[in-house]
Amino acid sequence: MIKSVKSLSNQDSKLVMAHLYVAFIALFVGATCGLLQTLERSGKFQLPAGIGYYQILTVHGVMLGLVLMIFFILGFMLSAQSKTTGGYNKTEATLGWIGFWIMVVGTISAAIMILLNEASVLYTFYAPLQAHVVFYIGLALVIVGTWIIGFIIFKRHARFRKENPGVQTPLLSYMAVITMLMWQIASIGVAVTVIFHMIPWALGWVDTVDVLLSRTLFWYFGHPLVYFWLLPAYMMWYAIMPKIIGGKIFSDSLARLSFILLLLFSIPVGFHHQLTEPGIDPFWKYLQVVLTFLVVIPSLMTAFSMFATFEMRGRELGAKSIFGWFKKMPWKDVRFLAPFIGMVFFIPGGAGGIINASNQMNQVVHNTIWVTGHFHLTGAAVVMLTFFGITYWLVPSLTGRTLTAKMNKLGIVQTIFWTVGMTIMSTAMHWQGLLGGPRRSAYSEYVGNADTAAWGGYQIAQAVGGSILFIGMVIMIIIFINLAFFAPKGEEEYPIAVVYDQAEKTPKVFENWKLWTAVTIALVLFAYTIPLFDIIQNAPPGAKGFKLW
Ligand code: HAS
Repeated sequence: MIKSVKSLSNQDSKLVMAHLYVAFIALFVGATCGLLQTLERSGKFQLPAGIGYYQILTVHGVMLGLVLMIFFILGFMLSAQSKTTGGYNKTEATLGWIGFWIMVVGTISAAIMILLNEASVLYTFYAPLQAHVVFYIGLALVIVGTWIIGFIIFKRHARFRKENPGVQTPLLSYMAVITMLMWQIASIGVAVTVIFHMIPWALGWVDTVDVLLSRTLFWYFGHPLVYFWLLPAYMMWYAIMPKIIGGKIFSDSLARLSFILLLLFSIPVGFHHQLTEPGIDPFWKYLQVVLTFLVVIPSLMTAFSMFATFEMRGRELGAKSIFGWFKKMPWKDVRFLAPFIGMVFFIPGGAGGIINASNQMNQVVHNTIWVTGHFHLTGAAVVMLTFFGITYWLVPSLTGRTLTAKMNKLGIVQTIFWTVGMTIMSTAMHWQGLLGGPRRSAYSEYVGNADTAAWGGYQIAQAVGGSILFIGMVIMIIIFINLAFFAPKGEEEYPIAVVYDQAEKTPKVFENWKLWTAVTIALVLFAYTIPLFDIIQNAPPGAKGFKLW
C-alpha cells in the first residue's frame, strides 16, 4: 500500500489548507464577477435581476485583490516558515487559528454588505463613496487577523534564532518576516482611516469626511499592498524555482538585500497613485516619484538573479551560450512553466509600472483602463501564475497526495488559457487606455471621434480575453479540488533550494531588525510628515457621503 506522507505536521497542514480553501473560494467568486464585468462593458450583455455594475466590480476587487491574496499569501508563508524552521508550537498554532477566524468573520461581514448592495464602493473604498458600517468593521477585522498571523511569523523567526545561536536563519522565513514587517507598518495607514474616518462617518457620528486625507492614508497602504502580493512570488522565484529546475540559489545575500530594499522603498511611495490629485505639494510628489524609481532596483536585481540561476543551471546541463539555458528548462513541468510565464509577464508589466510612475506620462494614463491593464499584467498574471505554480505542489504536499501526470498536463492547459486570456485582455485594456478609455466605468461605449470609435472593438476583445480567463479559472478550481481531495495518496516534495557553494557569505547586518525597522520608519516620516501636516492644516471642507446605487 502507498503511504500518504505530508510535508508538514498535521497541525500546520490543516492551518495552511484552511487558508487555501478560503483563497480558492474567493478566486471562484471574484473571477466569475470579472467575466460578468467584461461582458457588461462589451455593451452586448446586461446584468440580470437588477445587479449593479459597481456591485460586481466591488466583489471582484475585494475577493481577488484582498481576500484571495491575503489568504493565499498567509497560508503559503506559514507553510514555508513551518517547513524551514521546524514547525509551530501549540501556542503559535492556536494564535494562527484565532487570526484565521477573525479574518473569516471580517470577510463574511464585508461580503454580506456587498451582496446586499450596501457597500458598492470598489476595493479602494474611496471617500466620499460611503458603505454600510459593517463593511468597514469587516475590513478592520481582516486587518487585525493579518496582524496576529504576522506576529506569529515574527515570533517563530525569533524562536529559531534563539534556539539555533550562530546558525543562519532560513531564507524563506527571513523573507516572510520582511513581507509581514512591510505589511504591518503599511496597514496602520488603512486601519487609521477605517477606524477614525470611515466608521464614525458611516455611523453618522460625524457629518463629513476629509477626502484627501483618507485617500492619502489609503495609498500609504495601497502601494505596499501590491508589494505584499509580489514578495511571496519573489520568495518562490528565489528559493523554490531553482530547486524545481534542479539548480541552486544564485546568492542568498542578493536575495536578502533585495527584500530589504523592497521593505525600505515600497512604503514611502503612495503619492505615485495621487499624482493628478490637487492639495499635495508637487515637491513631495516629486520626492515620492524618486523613491518609486528606487523601488524598481530590487526588481531589476531579481531579474538579474533569475537570469543567473537559469544560466548556471543551463551550463551545468551543457548549454554553451548566455541564452543556451532556454532549451534546457523543464518546459513540461507545470511547477516551472506557470511561474516562468509569470516572470515573462513582468517584463511588460514592470515597464508599464515605470511609465505610470513617470509624472508626465501618468497624466496620459491615469484613471484610464491602461491602469487596469497594468495591474492585470502584474497582479493577475505575474503573481497569480506564480501562485498557481505553487498550488501544484503545495496542496498535494500538505494533503499527502501527489501531482499526477494527468493533473500536470491539465495544469499546462490551464497555464495556456490564463496566458492567452490575460494577453488578449490586458493588451486591449492598455490600447483602449491610450485612447482615453476610462477605467471603473460601465459606460464606455461613447462614440464621438475616431479614437473613441475604436473603444467598442477593444471592449469586445476584453470580453473575449475575460471569457478565456474564466475557463482558465474553472480548470484551476478543478485541479485544486483534485489535489486537495482526490489525487492518489503518496508524497509530493516541498521543493526548497540550497545556495550555490561559491556564493558569498551572507552579512550578519541583514538580520539587524532594529536597524531596518528604524530606517523604514525614518523614510516614511521623511516622505509623509510635512505633506500630511499640510493636508490636515489646509484641509478643504469635508465632503458629505454619497452612494453609487
Ligand atoms: Fe503598479 C498602479 C507603478 C509594480 C499593481 N499597480 C497599480 C495598481 C495596481 C498595481 C493594483 O507609479 C492600481 C491601483 C488602483 O486601483 O488604482 N507598479 C508601478 C511600478 C512598479 C509597479 C513603478 N504594480 C506593480 C506590481 C503590482 C502592481 C508588481 C502587483 C503585483 N502602479 C504604478 C503606478 C500606479 C500603479 C504609478 C498608479 C497609476 C495611476 O495613475 O493610477 C514596479 O515595481 C515595477 C518594477 C518591475 C520591473 C520588472 C522586473 C522584471 C522581472 C522579470 C524577469 C524575467 C525573467 C524571465 C527572469 C522593473 C523581475 C526571463 C525570460 C525570458 C524569456 C526573457
